[in-house]
Amino acid sequence: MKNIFYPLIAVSVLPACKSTIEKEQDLPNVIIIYTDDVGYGDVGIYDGKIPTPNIDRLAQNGLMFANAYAPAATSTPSRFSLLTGEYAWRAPGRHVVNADMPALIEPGKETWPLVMKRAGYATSVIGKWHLGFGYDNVTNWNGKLKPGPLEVGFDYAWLIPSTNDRVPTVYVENHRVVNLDPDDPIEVNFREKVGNRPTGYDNPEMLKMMYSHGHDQTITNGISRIGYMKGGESALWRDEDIADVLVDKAVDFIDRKQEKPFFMYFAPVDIHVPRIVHERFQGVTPFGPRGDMMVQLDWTVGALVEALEQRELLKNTILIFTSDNGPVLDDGYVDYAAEMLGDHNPFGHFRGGKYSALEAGTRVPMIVHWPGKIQTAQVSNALFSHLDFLASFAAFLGVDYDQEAALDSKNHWETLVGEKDSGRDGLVVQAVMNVLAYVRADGYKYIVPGPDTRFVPWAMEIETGFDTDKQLYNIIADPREKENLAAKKPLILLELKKELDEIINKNVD
Ligand code: NG6
Ligand code: CA
Repeated sequence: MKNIFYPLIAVSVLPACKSTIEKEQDLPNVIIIYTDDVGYGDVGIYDGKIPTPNIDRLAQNGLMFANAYAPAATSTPSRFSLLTGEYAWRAPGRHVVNADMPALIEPGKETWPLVMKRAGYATSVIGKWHLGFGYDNVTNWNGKLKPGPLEVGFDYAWLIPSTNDRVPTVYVENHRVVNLDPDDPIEVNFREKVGNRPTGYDNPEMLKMMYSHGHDQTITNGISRIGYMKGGESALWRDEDIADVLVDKAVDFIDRKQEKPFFMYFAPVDIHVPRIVHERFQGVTPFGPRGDMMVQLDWTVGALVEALEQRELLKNTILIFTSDNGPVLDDGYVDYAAEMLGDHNPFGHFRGGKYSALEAGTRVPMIVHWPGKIQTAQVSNALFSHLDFLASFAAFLGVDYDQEAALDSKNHWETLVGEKDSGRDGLVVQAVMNVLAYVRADGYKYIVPGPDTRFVPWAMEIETGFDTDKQLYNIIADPREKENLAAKKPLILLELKKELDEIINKNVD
């Protein structure tokens, strides 16, 4: 019964129905802006107080989702699932990875960019990667970073290798570190110090921004990071310039690829720590660096829209704006995010946040903009998971895909473009430490019993939502997940548990 993908059949599908060229010219470009740590309530149109007029405009002229979920409450597993259509928790090791970890998506695996390529698209990833490189446990930053994005479906890559708070703080273009001097090779170590660069713990007086937890190792550009780094001086980025550089690279790619429809996975590091924005955005909001970075992100969105408009491409481009996980205030640097919050509420009407099994961990803003095709100012209440882009685009483009590999991706194309107000029946989200929760369209949510983190220092700082007992909530009636219904509604609990078990066991046959 399984629909297995046969590459030979798939490539012959398009030319059979229409000439490839003709067909490709009709196809819309696709850009997904996959932001970092932007909360449900961080966007103006989702009731945020930070001005985000450019993002809001996408929703005013498009479709805004109230019930869209990132697959996980941290970056790596969300990005893995977004690109592969498979829940990250199906195999070990797909948690937040350090920069020197091997490639998590193995070449040959089905991916969203491969689906797009099969339909004739030019594909690119610009921004945060965070999915590892190569086969070895220690990445050689001076050689070819392979396999990486180019081996799993992207034609072009301009990358922040992992996160903006981890070494190496250098850009990667395709297989190579950019501007690397071979006489000053890079060495990275996440266990012990390498090289002579000062560290945050030895030289806090050198810092632009003090660390609050972790983040006290090698200093580059006046900011101490996670990990130690030696060499690569000529390749170091300036955090203040990252937003501008990513926009430039995106526009360059658009200009190079106008003869084909393009797919761009655009992944800003905004608004992840360290929240060091360009000088022109410093202090523009009363909310401190976190607010300023949100304004910088809004500028980025505006700059991309303007670039498309100038090239008369906006009309024929599907723009998706969303986030890899929920919001966090103090994530390791003293930037007064909590102290300067004022009346802005990044968590929306939910509890939890980044890392958490509670709603704010994975319920994210999501906006889809497609002029002329999506009716304007729509709101969708459908349940939607980022896992579903792969199957939805495959269906829309009429190309086959490996349904066994992308087993968790479901075609919800009509939901995605606002032709239908219902979506998934249920979805799984993954909190930190692999704690799973199952959310159903009728509002019931089951959080699997988790580890006892009451006395774990980092967990005491955030609302993980973990409990050693079973938790059942009705997130429609009780979005703040206050009343545990597990004892009151044992049959519903059993039902959800059974459905989740079926999903978990799906790939074990
Ligand atoms: C954590 C870091 C956090 C952030 C996160 C990844 C510490 C104490 N915390 O380990 O600052 O980098 O990893 O964030 O080091 S994510 O959005 O990329 O998942
Ligand atoms: Ca993130």
